[in-house]
Amino acid sequence: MAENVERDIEVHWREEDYYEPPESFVKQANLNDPHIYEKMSLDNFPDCFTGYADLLDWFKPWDTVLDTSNPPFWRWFVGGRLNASYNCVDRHLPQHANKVAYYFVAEREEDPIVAVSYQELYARVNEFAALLRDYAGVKKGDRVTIHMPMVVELPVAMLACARLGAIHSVVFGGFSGQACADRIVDSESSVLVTIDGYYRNGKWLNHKEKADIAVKQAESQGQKVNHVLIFQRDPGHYGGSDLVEGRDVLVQELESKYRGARVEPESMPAEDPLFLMYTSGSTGKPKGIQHGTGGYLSYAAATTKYVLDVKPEDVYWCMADIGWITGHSYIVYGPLALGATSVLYEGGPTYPDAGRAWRIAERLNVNIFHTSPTAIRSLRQHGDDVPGRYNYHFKLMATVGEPIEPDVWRWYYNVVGKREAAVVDTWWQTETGGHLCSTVPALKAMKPGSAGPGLPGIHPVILDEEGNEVTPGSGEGGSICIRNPWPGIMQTIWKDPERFVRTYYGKYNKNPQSKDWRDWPYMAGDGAMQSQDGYIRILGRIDDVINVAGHRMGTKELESAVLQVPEVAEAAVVAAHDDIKGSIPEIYVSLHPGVEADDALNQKIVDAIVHDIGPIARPRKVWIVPDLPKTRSGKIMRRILASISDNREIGDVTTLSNPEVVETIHKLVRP
Ligand code: 6R9
Repeated sequence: MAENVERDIEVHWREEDYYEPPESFVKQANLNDPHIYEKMSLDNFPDCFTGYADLLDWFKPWDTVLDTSNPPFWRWFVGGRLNASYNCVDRHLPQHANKVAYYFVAEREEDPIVAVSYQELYARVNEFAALLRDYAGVKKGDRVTIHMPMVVELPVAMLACARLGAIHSVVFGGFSGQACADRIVDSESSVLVTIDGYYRNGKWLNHKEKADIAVKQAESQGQKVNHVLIFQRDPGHYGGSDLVEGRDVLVQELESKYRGARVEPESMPAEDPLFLMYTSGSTGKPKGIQHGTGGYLSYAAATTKYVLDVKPEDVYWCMADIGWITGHSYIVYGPLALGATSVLYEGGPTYPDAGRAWRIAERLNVNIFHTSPTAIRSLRQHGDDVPGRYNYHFKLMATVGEPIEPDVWRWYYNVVGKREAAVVDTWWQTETGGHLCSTVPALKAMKPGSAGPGLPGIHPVILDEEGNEVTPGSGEGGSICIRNPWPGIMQTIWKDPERFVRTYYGKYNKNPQSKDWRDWPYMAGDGAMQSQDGYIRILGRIDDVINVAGHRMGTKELESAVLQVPEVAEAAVVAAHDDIKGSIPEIYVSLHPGVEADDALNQKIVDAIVHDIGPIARPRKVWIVPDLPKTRSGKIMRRILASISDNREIGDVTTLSNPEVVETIHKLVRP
């Protein structure tokens, strides 16, 4: 088992206390049927999920709930037809045209908050869909790459693609031009949607220059980008790099042409792809996780309703970025499918000070709040008295993205939530479309540090190396798998179905010929422990993926960036402990013979990472060492390096081919 899991198992497994959800919450909750777990047991699988699809409007009802004839390519709601943009926008108009879909809160506090109604969203989505179709030539099935920060134009662009039946691939705004290029190439997008720039931590960032790099790099890899469509952050003002004639166009300049345009939503088969979202795996190449329309949207809507307890009268704020799966499911598709009112915030959580989030919550009467352990840890650093100064009241708070330490959980509950809110710790992944393990807030007590049991209809199991079930309550860890398919599960990896089967189903499927879904447990790639009560505690990744501030990155992606520096011979990336971000990369490199280490080289290595991936991957430290510790078969022992970075016991090194180097590295890092 991977090093981080072993490390956590060593730490004594301590049962935490339970916290009951507030009675006021339970009374009003969307899901308070105590029989829901039986109703969604495996005996009722897969029909138990039809209630999720019933949350949507279908142009044509499905004939088959789940087609399992070609494992593990599960097909949900087959025969049904729908459109995601219609479900997120049009269908709300008869009753709720003037309801606020998004409150856009700019980072600059003096800027007015912009309320975008469902009617206004409808107009903008239609106009941009018309522009995509008639100006950029986007058709059903085409891929469109969208590289944008947190502005309303981002969901507008996504929904415009969905309206046409085009497949969007949103690239996190903080990613570099190079990272954007890789995604353009893999998805074969000939249209890039971007913005001139945006505000972050008080600074104007020129974002359009990343598009220039992305297009150039993509073209050098054989993918031509015909159109770069550029929104403007501040209407009437352009703050980006020079426009390239014939390729770049300002959306605003075309607007008058498309004003009032209407585009019929395409009637899409339930199983047609809705989007791609690239995520890190254990190789250097990010994988394009493909999600379908009917299953994904049903699952995003249902979990928003039942886990986040979003109701028509609530004001809901998820502080994640739409460029990650959390934003796709829980800022865009889930809340909009339910006709909810959400906050969309441009800036950083503590800008200009640690009271900012609570001022927004007070001002807009936010009553559901959703964030990550990293944000909570950084807010906690600013002291216990800040949230109390503001008059807001949350009924529910969610956390996602990384394990939350029980201490941090309690701070979230006591200080941020003022002991008034139910807390859900939601464990899931880009691949899973929506939540898998969490408490149903009105039905299960909360337990700090544990995500909770599988949600209704989700049946997790923890397996050991041989595929045997680890007994709940045994204190043993293992690899968390889900026994059954569910509607939000990814369809495949874009253009790489073999990698899909191998990565998620290869290890625990004993019979590749089997047509029985029971033989195909989904392997998440996380280590976990289950206690007697069925609650699951996630320990961290068991593959070569590291989680920095809730952002997934592959150690191999970072290493291959470093290896581009000509002086570097070998590189190993480890996830070192960090009090705020959970973990942070440290890089160990050895150099080619004759090369001298100096500060400039150090900087070159850091720059290579920021260039290839973005500032989120910036390492805390680059250690230039004479050699990397290796096994006799030549494998780099990252575990040993991680122990040195974290100042932990190194353990046995006698099986290494070069044990002496461990001592040298240790002296260098911890003199
Ligand atoms: C939604 C999202 C997925 C990985 C996942 C796990 C970690 C997510 C967690 C959590 C502990 C939680 N993770 N939620 N670990 N507790 N509540 O984050 O998707 O970016 O694909 O990352 O994040 O390691 O495997 P994604």
